[in-house]
Amino acid sequence: TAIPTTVTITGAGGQIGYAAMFRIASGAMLGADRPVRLRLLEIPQGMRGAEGAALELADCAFPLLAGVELSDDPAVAFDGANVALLVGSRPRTAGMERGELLAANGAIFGPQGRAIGEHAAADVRVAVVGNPANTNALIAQQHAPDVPAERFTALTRLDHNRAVGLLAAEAGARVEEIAGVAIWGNHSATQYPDVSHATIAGRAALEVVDPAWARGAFVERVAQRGAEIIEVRGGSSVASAANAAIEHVRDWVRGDGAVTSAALVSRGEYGVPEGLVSSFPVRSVNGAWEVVEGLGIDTFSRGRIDASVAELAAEREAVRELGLL
Ligand code: NAX
Repeated sequence: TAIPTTVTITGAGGQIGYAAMFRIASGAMLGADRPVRLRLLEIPQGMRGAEGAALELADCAFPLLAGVELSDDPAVAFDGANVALLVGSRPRTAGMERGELLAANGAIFGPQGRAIGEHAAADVRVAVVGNPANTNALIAQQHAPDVPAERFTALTRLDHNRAVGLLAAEAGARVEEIAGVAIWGNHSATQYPDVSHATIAGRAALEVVDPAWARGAFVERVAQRGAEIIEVRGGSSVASAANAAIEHVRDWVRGDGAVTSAALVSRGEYGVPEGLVSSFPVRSVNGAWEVVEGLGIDTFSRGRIDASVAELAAEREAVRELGLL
């Protein structure tokens, strides 16, 4: 039998962790041929929730699930991790200053990054879900200097999937007919969902839908979709976020070369300053994300990309000033 893949989930006692772990244990992330060992990291207040989820995992008797371990110590939870989903964070709450938000997350993602650098497997792949996801990924990456920078990513797959779903609905097309959608920049309201290079059943998307919609209401709807879900559902996105995290890792590990979106450490592609964790159009080739290069960027797109990247640069500057990098 195959050696189990160790998957560490932080914030495992919370909602997204709960929605993700059963699907991961059933093989939806790594495939039906890959046994999984789950390591659940929580803070003491979240431990009962994680323990309860672990009991339910046992009750599923998943054939692929080789074990479940709980810890509140990052050194233990990341030991031998091949995949790390960093879900637990301190998201912004009403009235919170940016400095407070970044400081609270620096205290989480600095030590977790260091523990990943010291204890994870040599092939570790990290996906940050907890907000502010891009900058949390940057902080973690900077604390793991011996891990190749390209192994630290932040999730923009939920934004990507939202964009694909809304574009398909507008065009009256099937989701599988949509290709080439891209999310640029920060996983925040400044993000730029870009359909300039997208196709719908092989036709240019901008010939199928109204370009004014694609560059107006569509961009705003995708960027505000999280708020829309909160408004309608009375709570933040959970199952769709877990699904996006699973698809991000699935495509990264088993990638088929299809274009999707992920936030990666910039190497200066498309003028994004080096080192920022920015979303790009990407494809996974041989288990590594590659930025899709050579796309034409028109004036509208340039302005939107630059605005979101400027926000990332400002977050990095703030984190530097707080001594968190
Ligand atoms: P919950 O509050 O349900 O769960 C978070 C869990 O993390 C809690 O159980 C908490 O005890 C734990 N936690 C906090 N600090 C920790 C630490 N240092 N180590 C380990 N665990 C820790 O939130 P949930 O709905 O699961 O959302 C989790 C995060 O995902 C939030 O930051 C949220 O903003 C973010 N999201 C990110 C999305 C994305 O696309 N990137 C979309 C959905 C979601 O908003």
